[in-house]
Amino acid sequence: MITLYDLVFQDDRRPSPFCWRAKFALKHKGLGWRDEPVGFTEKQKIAFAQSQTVPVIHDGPNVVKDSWAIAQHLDSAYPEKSLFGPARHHAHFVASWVDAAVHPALFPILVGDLYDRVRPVDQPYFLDSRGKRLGTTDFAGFQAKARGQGVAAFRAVLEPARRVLKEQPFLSGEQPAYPDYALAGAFLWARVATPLTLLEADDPVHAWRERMLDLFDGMGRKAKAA
Ligand SMILES: N[C@@H](CCC(=O)N[C@@H](CS)C(=O)NCC(=O)O)C(=O)O
Repeated sequence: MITLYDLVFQDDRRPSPFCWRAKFALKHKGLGWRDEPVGFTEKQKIAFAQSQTVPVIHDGPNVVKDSWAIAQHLDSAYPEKSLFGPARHHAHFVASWVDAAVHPALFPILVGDLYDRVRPVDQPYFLDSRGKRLGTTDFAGFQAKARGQGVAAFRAVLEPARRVLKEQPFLSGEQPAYPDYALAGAFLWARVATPLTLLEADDPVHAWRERMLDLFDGMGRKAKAA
């Protein structure tokens, strides 16, 4: 049985966009897993993997850290129903675009709400680590200011996905695959962290997000939201 180490917030919320990628990938492969929640200050749980971040999976003799490495491991260890189709490099590109453009556009507009949902025991860690990243620990103030332009900027960043989703139901075509899971992870992160409305109802990305929430018996929709 595979064990997935997944970031945990208050009330068992699971916000990590990278862990969501791993969960979608496991579901895509039809694999079950044992869930191991990890708080920010429980790094000892993932020390065996020499990792400071989640997701980490333990799959028989294999210990794999990093969501992209996990996707590649699952696709080679369980070759049926490819995660990438013929285009592993396309999937890597989309996941990298989400890391480099979508997450940075989201973080400033949800950091205050994210902090409110961090487990109290992990709050000092979050204050210190994210405070250094942002140059302030006034996350609520930072978020309020960022939201002035930030929602429109976030929607603009999604334009490449929007153009594709105007023409087809998923980034990967008629069926979802890893590029969809990579972007869905960002939306699950937001959904678990903040009640903020991110998308307009007539945005093709909105309709795609609904489809992603419905996948795998509503795995994303059923997860505890903000
Ligand atoms: N490149 C890594 C990034 C993973 C990552 O940053 N995970 C965050 C949670 S979303 C984490 O574990 N952070 C721990 C920390 O900030 O101490 C991946 O794709 O798995």
